[in-house]
Amino acid sequence: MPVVPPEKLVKLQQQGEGIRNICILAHVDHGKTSLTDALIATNGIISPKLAGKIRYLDSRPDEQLRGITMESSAISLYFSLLRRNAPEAEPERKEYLINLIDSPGHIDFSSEVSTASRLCDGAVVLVDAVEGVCSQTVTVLRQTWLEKLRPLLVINKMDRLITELKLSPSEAYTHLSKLLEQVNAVVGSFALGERMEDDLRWRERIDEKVTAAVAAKGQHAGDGTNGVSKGRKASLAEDDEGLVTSSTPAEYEEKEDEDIYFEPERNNVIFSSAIDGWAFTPRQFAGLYEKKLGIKRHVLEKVLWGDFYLDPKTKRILGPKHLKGRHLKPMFVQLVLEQVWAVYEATLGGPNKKGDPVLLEKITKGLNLSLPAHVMRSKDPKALLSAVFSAWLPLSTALLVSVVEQLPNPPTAQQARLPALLAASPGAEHIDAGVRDAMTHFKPGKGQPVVAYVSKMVSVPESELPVNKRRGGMLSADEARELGRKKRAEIEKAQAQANGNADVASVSDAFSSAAIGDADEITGAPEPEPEPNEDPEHLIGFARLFSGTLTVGDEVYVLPPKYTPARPHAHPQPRKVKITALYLLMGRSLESLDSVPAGNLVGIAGLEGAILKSGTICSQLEGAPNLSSTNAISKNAPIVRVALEPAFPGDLDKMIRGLRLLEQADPAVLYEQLESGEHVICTAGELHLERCLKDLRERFAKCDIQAGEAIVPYRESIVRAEEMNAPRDPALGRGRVEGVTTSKQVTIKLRVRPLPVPVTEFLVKHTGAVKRLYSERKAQDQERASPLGGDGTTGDALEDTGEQDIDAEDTTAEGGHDLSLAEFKQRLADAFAEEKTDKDVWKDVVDKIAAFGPRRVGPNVLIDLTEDNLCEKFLREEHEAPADNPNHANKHTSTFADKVAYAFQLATHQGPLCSEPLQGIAVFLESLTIHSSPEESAQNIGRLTGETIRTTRDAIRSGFLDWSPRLLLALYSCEIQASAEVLGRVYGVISRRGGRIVSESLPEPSTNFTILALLPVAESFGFSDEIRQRTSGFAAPQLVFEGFEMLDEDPFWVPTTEEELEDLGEKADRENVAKRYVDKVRARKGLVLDRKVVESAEKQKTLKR
Ligand SMILES: Nc1nc2c(ncn2[C@@H]2O[C@H](COP(=O)(O)OP(=O)(O)OP(=O)(O)O)[C@@H](O)[C@H]2O)c(=O)[nH]1
Ligand SMILES: [Mg+2]
Repeated sequence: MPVVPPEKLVKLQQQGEGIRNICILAHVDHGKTSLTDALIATNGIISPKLAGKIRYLDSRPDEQLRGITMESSAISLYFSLLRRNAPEAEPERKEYLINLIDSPGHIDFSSEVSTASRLCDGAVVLVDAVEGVCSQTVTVLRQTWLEKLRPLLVINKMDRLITELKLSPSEAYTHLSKLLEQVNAVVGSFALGERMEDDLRWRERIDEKVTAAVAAKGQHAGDGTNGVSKGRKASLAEDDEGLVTSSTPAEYEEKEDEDIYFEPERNNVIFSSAIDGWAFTPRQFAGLYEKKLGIKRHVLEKVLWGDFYLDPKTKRILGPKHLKGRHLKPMFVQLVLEQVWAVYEATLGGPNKKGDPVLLEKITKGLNLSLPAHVMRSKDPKALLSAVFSAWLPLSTALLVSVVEQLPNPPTAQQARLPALLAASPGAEHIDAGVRDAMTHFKPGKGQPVVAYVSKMVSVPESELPVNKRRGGMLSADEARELGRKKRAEIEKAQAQANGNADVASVSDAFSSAAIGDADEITGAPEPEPEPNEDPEHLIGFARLFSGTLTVGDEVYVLPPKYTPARPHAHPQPRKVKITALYLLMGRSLESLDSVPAGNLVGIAGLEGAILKSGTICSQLEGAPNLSSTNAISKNAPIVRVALEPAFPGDLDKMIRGLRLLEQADPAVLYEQLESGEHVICTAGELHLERCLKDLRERFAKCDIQAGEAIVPYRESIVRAEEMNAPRDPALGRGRVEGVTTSKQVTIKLRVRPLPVPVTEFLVKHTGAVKRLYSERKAQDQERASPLGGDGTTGDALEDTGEQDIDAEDTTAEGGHDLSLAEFKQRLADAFAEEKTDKDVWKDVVDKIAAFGPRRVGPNVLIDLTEDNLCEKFLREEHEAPADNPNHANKHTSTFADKVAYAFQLATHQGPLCSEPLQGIAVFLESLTIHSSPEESAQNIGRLTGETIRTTRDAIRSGFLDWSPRLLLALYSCEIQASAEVLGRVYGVISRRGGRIVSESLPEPSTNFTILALLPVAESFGFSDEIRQRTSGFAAPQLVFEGFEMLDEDPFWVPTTEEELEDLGEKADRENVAKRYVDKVRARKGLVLDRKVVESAEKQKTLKR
């Protein structure tokens, strides 16, 4: 098949109606990349024989070796179709441009799915016919729902039902019906959720109206006598009911939800086997049987799936009621599945699994297929199977026809999708009407406003850019062979290096016939001494154009993710950049473009440095929309943190440069430099980390880098425990500390207590709300503050850095963004009210909260009990803003109260156990006394500030240690699909690593168990690999960060009573797990360890002798 020249694709970019932008989504390993192979083969990019085996879009060697996609990649494909406009008309050739994004299914890379889906108009969701709906299937379905993408369902790996499960066609039909029900149940639950929300909103609106009406009428009634007013109210109550019922039909519209479900009769379900290269929809079979049965095609289409039967005598279609006790097979079994099963029987079945030539001949004759003679003689039954199917039910036809017919083109999709998307974007009411119109009504013309969304930055080596490559799509045979040879060598090298035993022979063969390929980017082993600038990386924005035409040389504004059209000039000011090049994305290779109209996916050069990870591009600044995604599905916040250092200290700069590049090129990576000077990257999981390190070593930093042991986060907390020591100072009570600064000028009295559990839980869950309330308050304060307000003390400078931390953090993962201040306060008060002991302590504290911490948003609170309310109230309404000129003396102490608040941030940021953040602590500030005059302290303000902060921090720490301290472990929730045979081994691994099973289920129609477990992050390294090894690859875990859980053991506990000593011996042989973790973290951080380095020296001496 000849390669489609890029010029043809470029021409098609101009016709919006013929474009389809789709992404392929599924759980890991359900066959996305194999399926796209079949589509790529139709454009002559790979040989059809290899489709489904080569996984062309997995172009990284590590993707090939592991068989896992790690990056989403896009490719543009040409497809043409002969179509009749009317039944009698001459068929007309219609041409289409399919822009396709293959996404990764592994949970570590789920952020790539969110970025891909925002660019597309439709989605192809795959489900493995045997495994059924898995965790990521639900996630991607939710993503299509939230992004309002029109989905198609592909039930892939149908061959497994035949060859592995050995189901009969009837059994397979039952299995498939159940699977479909399962998928539809998931979609239905989203619809239900939305409907309930609508319903609630509608009810609220009605309630509001009723109250308003009551109030209005009540006012009228106020003029009259009481009696009259009562009478009116009574009648209003009736009215009231009447209002609700009578307005129901008018106001509340039931949404049509028919078209959200997957139904084969509606042609949005495709049955396929990517590996054997076939797929079909009932519509195709309807075409096949139309003449044979004499039933109209559109009728057949509707009855091929479902409870419909064919009367063998009359050739009429019967519903289930008309069976009259006869045992007929559903039409889908008889007319569809049995035919497919027969091909398998004819090629792979038969007496000795070598096929059944007689049956095969019958089939090929019956279907009027002509297979080349050499194929018919072939000894390889698989080749025969593929040949029959590629002549009969080629995968690409079923899929591409469905895509073209069922999924919307950009004009239609934008009209349907963009109004809601724009309405949900920040500052929506300030979006320019012209821009809004050009986007929703798809105006690709030259003078129209240009709006594009860049979902991620892709890094491409310089040698890969089209300017440095020979132009033209086709390679000569020699070049292709040479490229193939090179690739083969490289992959083998990489494989030898990885020491894996995956079968890559087929892969390297496959690449040898790849026609468009990419040259040098696959570097097996790094060269011994690579030159730093030998092949620098370029960052290219992966974007979708929504309106206008973008041309090389255009100058456009780059809007950062926090931009809002309400304040277009707010800091940071959007930058204006010049587009230096545009590219058509063809997997790993790029083709230069001069300009590109709306509705297309495009690679944009010139954004390097202007966009960190994602952003919006617009030709105007005022009234530009911010399209940054708010519907990110990736709950998987970066959790695996590792400190890196170069193997040769001289390479440090290279490494830092590389880390910065990596952070830009990967949406899920965070890079930070700790105060200790360590360079730390946070990644979404172990596999992700591995990929990042490989990229760093080979592409971004080009130097050898060593990764330290993963840094696992912990939290520190306190509880009231039975075996606690007596309070340090019985006169003050437990947790109460009186701190005096060294100069004796400031005295602080405070008390530390554990927060009630419901409160801590509420705060952990609603970090998003606290964050938002905090930034709103900050904005208010800034507006109020006079320009001369700042007092420029060290404390303030320090505080600023704390604020940056908050801003820099990704907020998508946190809940509670939409809680209003009043709601938040109410629910927090409810949480406090749940605490039954010490009711007095927690009464009315919500109004006294001065701060949350650490980083001002954490789950610890500072409560101001001072007489003059020295600290500012945190949860205050706007009108409650403090007066600007409190009296002089008070202001003087208030300054110090600020320092106390800052010390609270410090103390909660680094706890006394092992310098990890605290969780669930309340600090009551009881009094703050200054023993010097304002003038005196003004003179020594620097010293006093330092002293106050230090004293307060130490006081909080010793208050903390007066209770029984606890360590909280980070936990993963872990989902594993495993067959009954390997279940025992999976349980073994989980329990040995200190995990526990939460549930085990066997969801129909899958034959695999789904196990849900909790596993400490600290014990999770190597877990996936171990599970895979122990189960010979039959179980693959998906780990998601779940939260922190308390380890109920005091790390300082030592046996003291006689009984305990007797039980455990002096050394407490039972290991204190909490202490082990604490010591490990302390050792890593270089903190003092109270450990005897030499124990029983005498014994060691004898040992030596
Ligand atoms: N039996 C069978 N195996 C298939 C089929 N399609 C894909 N596979 C196999 O399933 C495995 C995963 O295929 P991929 O195409 O890499 O799956 P993927 O969905 O792209 O995986 P990720 O991108 O890593 O999420 C490979 O070993 C394929 O050979 C199919 O139709 N039948
Ligand atoms: Mg894949």
